Amino acid sequence: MKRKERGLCELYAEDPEGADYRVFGRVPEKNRRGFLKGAGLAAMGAAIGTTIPFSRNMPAGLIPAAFAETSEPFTIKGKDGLVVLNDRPLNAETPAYLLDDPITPNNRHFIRNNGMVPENAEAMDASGWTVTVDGEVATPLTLTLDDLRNKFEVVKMALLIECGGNGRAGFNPPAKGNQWTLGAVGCAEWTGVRYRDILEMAGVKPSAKYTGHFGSDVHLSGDFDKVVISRGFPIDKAMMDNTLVAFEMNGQPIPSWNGFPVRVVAPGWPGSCSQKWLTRIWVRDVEHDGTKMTGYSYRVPRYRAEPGEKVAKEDMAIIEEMPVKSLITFPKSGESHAMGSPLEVRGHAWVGDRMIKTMDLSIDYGATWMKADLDAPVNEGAWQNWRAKVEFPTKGYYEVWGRATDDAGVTQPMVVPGWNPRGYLNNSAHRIAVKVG
Ligand SMILES: Nc1nc2c(c(=O)[nH]1)N[C@H]1C(S)=C(S)[C@@H](COP(=O)(O)O)O[C@H]1N2
Ligand SMILES: [Mo]
Repeated sequence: MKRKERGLCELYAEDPEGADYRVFGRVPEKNRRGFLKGAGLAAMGAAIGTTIPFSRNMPAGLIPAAFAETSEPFTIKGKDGLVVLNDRPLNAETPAYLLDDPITPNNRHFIRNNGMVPENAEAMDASGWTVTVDGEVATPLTLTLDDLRNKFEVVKMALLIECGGNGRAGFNPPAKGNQWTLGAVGCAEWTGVRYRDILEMAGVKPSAKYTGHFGSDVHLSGDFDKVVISRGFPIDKAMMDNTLVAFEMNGQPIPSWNGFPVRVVAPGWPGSCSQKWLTRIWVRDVEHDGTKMTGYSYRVPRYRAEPGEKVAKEDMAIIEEMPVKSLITFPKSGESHAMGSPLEVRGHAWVGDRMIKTMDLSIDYGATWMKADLDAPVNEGAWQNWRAKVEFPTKGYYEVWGRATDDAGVTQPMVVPGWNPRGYLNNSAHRIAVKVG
């Protein structure tokens, strides 16, 4: 098995400057490189437990001796229990059993970065931050955070974000990219304004067709002129009630990793539609063609491809709604359960812009299924929580399988669905192991 957690020493040995960034949040700065300062220094000081008087002499990439002796896996500031899949850029998923809360807390929400966190976000400094709205609008806008708070109706909604590549690890032949298993998904409560209200204030023109988003994250090359990612969605998605420009996550400023101070939240669509560190909305009269909108990014073949098949670019279509899916978040896979008492099994289910109709469980490898108790979503765009009391007839090793069915009658497959070149949209049913003794 591939090792996913890495010790501090290993990290520093491989990529010292990157390690500074990952552990202490130091990002490359224009004109000044090689020394720790600002938020990165503050974080390092906090971790050591005191200030560092000669910090100006401390070379970047020097593992502080205070930590050099530990073999603890490095932890991500503000996150708890996440599994790191890649550390440059930082990508980390949440094990299924840590997604048990009905609303995902900030310390458990996954992180998917294509580049590096911008320095002002790292410092949680929103002063001077603006979001520009231009393109196919009557009145281009430049909105400050105060404008967002004061000039629009502020709404609060639980909204699901799932990475388009969640489940990629299941594809064979393997697809390049983060090998997400199950946990590139979360449903936090977001506070912000409706995307639609912003478009209406700007006076969106009839020619408007698509949105294009820009954020201020830094390209891995360190080149500030390179766009890390710039995606968007059709105007109809922008006009939905639950598409937000958000500035709080679970009642707190959005964590730096998750897009401080302002981001798009477009629930039910690939997470890449939810631009973090948002600085600009460009309303387009054509399908947006920004970085990672074209080619093979966030696209799947229009037809069923054979595993490993080379698919022509023109046969690739943009992913819109995410497919029907569910997770078993309790118990943790592999736990033991005492014979005799029923076991409460629970989790969440979701699908694109629609609803889940039923959630079924099997303990006999799919021969028979029982219905779980399924809640309505707390609002459209949230996942639906479910639970069931499961009884086991004898001692032994069981698997609990869970599969959701949406309101169009579409059910999760038990096997890995349609292979595609970049490994998107694996919505196969989740299974856990339970030892009954
Ligand atoms: N600016 C910017 N926005 C971004 C990304 C990014 O790399 N840069 N990653 C996207 C992708 S691919 C996903 S899945 C979600 C992840 O959101 P999270 O990190 O808050 O979980 O953010 C999206 N927004
Ligand atoms: Mo993603």
